[in-house]
Amino acid sequence: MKKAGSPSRSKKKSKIIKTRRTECEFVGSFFDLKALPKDRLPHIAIAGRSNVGKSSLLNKLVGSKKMAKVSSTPGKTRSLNFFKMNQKFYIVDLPGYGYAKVSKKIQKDWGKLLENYLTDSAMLIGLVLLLDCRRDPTEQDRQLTGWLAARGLPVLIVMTKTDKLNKDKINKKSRQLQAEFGLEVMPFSIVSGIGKKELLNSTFSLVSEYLKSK
Ligand SMILES: Nc1nc2c(ncn2[C@@H]2O[C@H](COP(=O)(O)OP(=O)(O)OP(=O)(O)O)[C@@H](O)[C@H]2O)c(=O)[nH]1
Ligand SMILES: [Mg+2]
Repeated sequence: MKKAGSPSRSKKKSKIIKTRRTECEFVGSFFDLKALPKDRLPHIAIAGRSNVGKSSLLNKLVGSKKMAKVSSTPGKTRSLNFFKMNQKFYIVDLPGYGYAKVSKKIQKDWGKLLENYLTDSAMLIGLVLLLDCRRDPTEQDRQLTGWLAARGLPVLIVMTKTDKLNKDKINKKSRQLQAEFGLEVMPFSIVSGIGKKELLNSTFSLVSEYLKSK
């Protein structure tokens, strides 16, 4: 059993993945908001239903298949996982919601952790909400965007697994989501690589704007 709040991989030698545009270091898995990094670097969170592709997207962004844990078993990410990017900001891989086979008690605990983080964290500057291109958004997806809107923080919708549908269906889904949420929608796929460059650009811009505004 892991001690609440302590980074779970802290004793292992830290792994840093460097590509031309990104340097990424896993910092820790957190179960308690009081234990989050205190260095005042801004956070961009990645959220979405269990199995939507959050950890895979992060791996694609940083050019490593092993940075964040990916599994065919939903419910893999149970904590707030912090990845330091270019020594400038954190990408936070959040626990997925809506996986029916996880007990009600655990779902409630994850939900509370997510809500507390998204509504309270002082260093959060934006959210990337992942939606599977083959599914309809759920009440929980809408609730998350509401929490960010209440704080005046930006949300970018990323439509995942777009390699699974043809172009017409992707365009139709994109228009549908744009109309429903009134937010920018970006197609993404770890298979075709679509969206990687655009998403990196969006996250870097958000961080630059934040740093300029300080
Ligand atoms: N075809 C395809 N499969 C994908 C894509 N992105 C993710 N997957 C697959 O979807 C499954 C779930 O991916 P994860 O990245 O673990 O999803 P997650 O959202 O982090 O899941 P939790 O940690 O359970 O919340 C894995 O089998 C991935 O290989 C994609 O763009 N295309
Ligand atoms: Mg995950």
